[in-house]
Amino acid sequence: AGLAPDSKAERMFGLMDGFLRNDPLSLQKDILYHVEYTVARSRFSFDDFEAYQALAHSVRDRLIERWHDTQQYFKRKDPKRLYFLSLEFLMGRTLSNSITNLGIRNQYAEALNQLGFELEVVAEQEGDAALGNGGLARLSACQMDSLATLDFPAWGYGLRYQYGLFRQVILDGFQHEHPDYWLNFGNPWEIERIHVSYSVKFYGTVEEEVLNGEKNKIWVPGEMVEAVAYDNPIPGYGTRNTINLRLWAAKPSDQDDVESFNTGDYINSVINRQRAETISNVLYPDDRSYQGKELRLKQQYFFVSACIQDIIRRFKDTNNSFDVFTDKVALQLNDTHPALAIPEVMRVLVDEEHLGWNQAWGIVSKIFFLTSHTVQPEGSEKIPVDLMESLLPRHLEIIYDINFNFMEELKKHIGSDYDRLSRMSIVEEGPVKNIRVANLSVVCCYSVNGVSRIHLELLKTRVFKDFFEYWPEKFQFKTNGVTQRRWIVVSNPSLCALISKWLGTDAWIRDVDLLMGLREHAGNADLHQEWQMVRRVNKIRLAEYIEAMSGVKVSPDAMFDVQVKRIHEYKRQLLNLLGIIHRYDCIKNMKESDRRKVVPRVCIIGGKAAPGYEAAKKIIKLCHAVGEKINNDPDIGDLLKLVFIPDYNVSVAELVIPGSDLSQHISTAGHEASGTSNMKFLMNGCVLLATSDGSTIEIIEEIGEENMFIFGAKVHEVPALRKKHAEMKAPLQFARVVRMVRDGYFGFEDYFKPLCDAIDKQGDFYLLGHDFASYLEAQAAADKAYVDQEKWTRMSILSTAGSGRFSSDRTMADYAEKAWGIKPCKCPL
Ligand code: 7GP
Repeated sequence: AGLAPDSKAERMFGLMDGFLRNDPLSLQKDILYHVEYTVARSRFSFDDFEAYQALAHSVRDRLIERWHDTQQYFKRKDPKRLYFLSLEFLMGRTLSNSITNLGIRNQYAEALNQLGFELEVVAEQEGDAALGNGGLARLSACQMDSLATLDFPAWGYGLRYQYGLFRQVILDGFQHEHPDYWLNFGNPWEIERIHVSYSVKFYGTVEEEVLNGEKNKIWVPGEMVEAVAYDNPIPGYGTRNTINLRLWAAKPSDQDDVESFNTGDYINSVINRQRAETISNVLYPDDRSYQGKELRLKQQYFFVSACIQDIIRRFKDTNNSFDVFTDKVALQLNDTHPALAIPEVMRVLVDEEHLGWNQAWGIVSKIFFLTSHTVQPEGSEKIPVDLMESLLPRHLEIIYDINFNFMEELKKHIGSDYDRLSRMSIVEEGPVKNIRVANLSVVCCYSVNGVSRIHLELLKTRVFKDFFEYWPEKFQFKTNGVTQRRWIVVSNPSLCALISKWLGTDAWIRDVDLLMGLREHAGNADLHQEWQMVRRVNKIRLAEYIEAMSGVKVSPDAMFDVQVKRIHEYKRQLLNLLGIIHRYDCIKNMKESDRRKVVPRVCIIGGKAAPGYEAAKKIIKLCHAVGEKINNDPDIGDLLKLVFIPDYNVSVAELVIPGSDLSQHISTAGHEASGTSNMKFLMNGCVLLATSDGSTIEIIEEIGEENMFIFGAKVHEVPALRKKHAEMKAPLQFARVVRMVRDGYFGFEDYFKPLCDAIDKQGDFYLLGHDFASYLEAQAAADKAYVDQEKWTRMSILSTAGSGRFSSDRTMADYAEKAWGIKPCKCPL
């Protein structure tokens, strides 16, 4: 496959002894080969970590083989390609996922076994690749898996940060951030491409030259940095297709700063050059805003400049006119972070390829697709014009020109409504002039996508109201999805086997709508028994982990009630904590006879707070303070436990999600753009306790409100409730639990005071008080359902059965058809 059938190629193929073999004996030989020659340890003595390294290298060989074939095939077919640009990818671990997708998991397990190792133990040696913050970043990873599996000719592009998302360390209940130097132990999954490298320019001036009688701009940079490619193969499931995730790392440029070397200060010149590497050094750990940071802007431009050079080079390899560019290239912007790609393509086409402005704009306005991932107003990025002018002077001119044309066009349609014109302008006037990155993106992208149906409504009526009224057809939504390969097949193998057994096929792993077939067995007693067994084993595994991490012993008989996600005020971990305090308070005041009716609970919370986000950090501390009190209260015993799982990440999620009974998605309505962990819990048969927000609204339609616990204000009620708040009195039980925190029942009253003030003195923006009563009702309903194990198991099965619509396979097929205009390109086996 992939090789031209000439005699030289055949000889080469023969010399290599054909393709790599995947029988257990060949795999053993390969592993030992890598122990000896790659890891350079003795095959007579190597430990679990060395076994992991050798194993990873043998898998890598197989990935490379398929990667080559796929890329060769794409090149030959030259279809329209999708380039997925994202500054964040939360890939987690690679080993298990790869061997599952390659279909050689069992062979590897057997091979390892014969060498005296256990696959599960060896796989645990791998660290997470955490090059992202939260939902947006994990979504990118799920989507890559789907793009590969559906055979789409797609590439992902990202940054190879040396430091991924910080490690969360908890000391005395407080979050501390430790650097994640994830490359310390090497990274067998990437392929360094020293020959794929581009110069990226910064600073300097814009000059004019006359070319064929026309004026042409040239950007004379003040600094240059090299972008070097690192390729990460992404294998599809049940296909030979293996696509690429290309990550860029910054290296000093040879061409840069030759002069300073001539001044004789050799040591300082070397040190200065080395600074170039800081550009891709560290991931910004805040998922709220990145306002006005020079390094952040440098990262963004570094990223898009490398991507665009690479994409245009590949285009020119097979095409000789830009007339067909829009037939060959689609660029997906994962939120506005990579939006500088827009003026960058304009610059390359006009200044370097010498296309006329109108021709270039005709191309640019057709190739970009934006997905927005937030409804938070502070999420929209602004670049101070001063900063832009010094760092990217030519791009600023181009943005001004785009804006000028847009404003002229707009005036023709809306006349002299200057307020509206100034709201829609890409340039924000004021004491500090800013570029509004969101406006730039909306003006230039062919379509703007929301991540759930309600999110699109909010984009239309709030975030981009003016734009929607002007360009209604530009706005669409494609509800997010997650990959069932990682979230069921890899992380919950026993549930996977059970599903396949009852459906009579494992075809659902590629065709996830088939999960609906479980509905007809939802009342079957045999399935119930097997289902409960699988869930219990996962709970035991989670209980062991909890004890190891926190020292708290929890019983798998209790209901495991989980909220894991980034800590945000709008996600309302505080509502959860206040509910737990209420539960504790109730149990303490109960008669013995009533206590016997209490459903034992283990409340589990996990998530990271952005390092500068004070309120979120206080919530983490409150969780520990409350947990400390409850868990050590002999009066409570197993009736209630509260544990915080530190350093929540993808691999922790793979353990936590399959072991949960109930999972909470309780954002104030209108704040969660979509939510994606709700989908992962659903796939694993966890019952949701949730507000009608983001994608949960669509989940309710799919599996029915009777199979979930839904509570709280609805999206359209929230604005009025906020206005009315002053006249409303919070329910008594709510006032009581807030008082307990305020009065120091859990200690640290000064530290927690701002959390209480936000609720009872500053208007309770997130409506905890309003939603509290219905939250408690939903919790009580969950208790009641849990006691009836038959009812609960049915709800659990129906959750999994209804999760098919929330696969990223569906989302990617949707984008391919309705936005990007790409078609599958399946590499022959
Ligand atoms: C998240 C949204 O908060 C979440 O609702 C959504 O499910 C997810 O993206 C995927 O679409 N947003 C981010 O993670 C983020 O960093 C800033 O947003 C732009």
